[in-house]
Amino acid sequence: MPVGQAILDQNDRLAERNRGYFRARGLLVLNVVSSPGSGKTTFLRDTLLRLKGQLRPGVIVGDLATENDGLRLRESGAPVVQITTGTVCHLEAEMIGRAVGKLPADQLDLLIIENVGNLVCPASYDLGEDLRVVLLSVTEGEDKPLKYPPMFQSADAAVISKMDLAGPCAFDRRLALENLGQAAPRARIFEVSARTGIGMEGWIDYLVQQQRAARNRSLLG
Ligand SMILES: Nc1nc2c(ncn2[C@@H]2O[C@H](COP(=O)(O)OP(=O)(O)OP(=O)(O)O)[C@@H](O)[C@H]2O)c(=O)[nH]1
Ligand SMILES: [Mg+2]
Repeated sequence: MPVGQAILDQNDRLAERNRGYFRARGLLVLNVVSSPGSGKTTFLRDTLLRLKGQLRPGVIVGDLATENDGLRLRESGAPVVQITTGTVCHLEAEMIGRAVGKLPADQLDLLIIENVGNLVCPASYDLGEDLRVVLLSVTEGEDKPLKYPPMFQSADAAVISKMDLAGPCAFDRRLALENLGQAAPRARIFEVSARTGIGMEGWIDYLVQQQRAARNRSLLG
């Protein structure tokens, strides 16, 4: 077996182990992916602030270097574990298994994983998540879903971010939605701005509903 395939198989086994751990606790787990700078941390920080009093979230965030995003997310009051991968361009199931041990998992009902900013490698690594959430910012071009198919094909939700910049960027909304419909056929689409708050309510309602479903699945065993 090629070395690359063996690594992915091993990752899949560890992802299943993570999934069992998460399911047993009724945790809803998100794997949030996008190209660098699409607005993941800004969107997630706002999400955490809006979830106060509704859900109990914890966060794992991955970057090659710096604790910057971990510090920004911690401002919400949620427990956050920062992983620095060095040269690795994605998070792996084994890294998540170790990081989750540093969170008070039994006191959480939502785990948000912010993956390393990269529209290619994270697509191949299952982390044991329930939902894969891909961001596409209005500043990066409407054709990205067509150019990076694996990341979009596997998405359960697609978030068009930085909508406040749609006008100045001459963002072609119709084309972006058409491309997302083609590349991410399963994905529920949200159009948001973490800067102005547009679209955030619908996203929060979706998370609360999904968490309820995860909890019910766990109670049914
Ligand atoms: N105008 C506007 N700017 C935004 C919005 N969201 C994020 N930004 C800006 O976009 C830049 C990148 O945002 P981040 O949240 O760091 O993006 P990221 O995807 O987490 O970046 P990496 O973790 O490095 O991949 C920052 O300068 C943010 O202030 C938004 O909704 N509107
Ligand atoms: Mg970030």
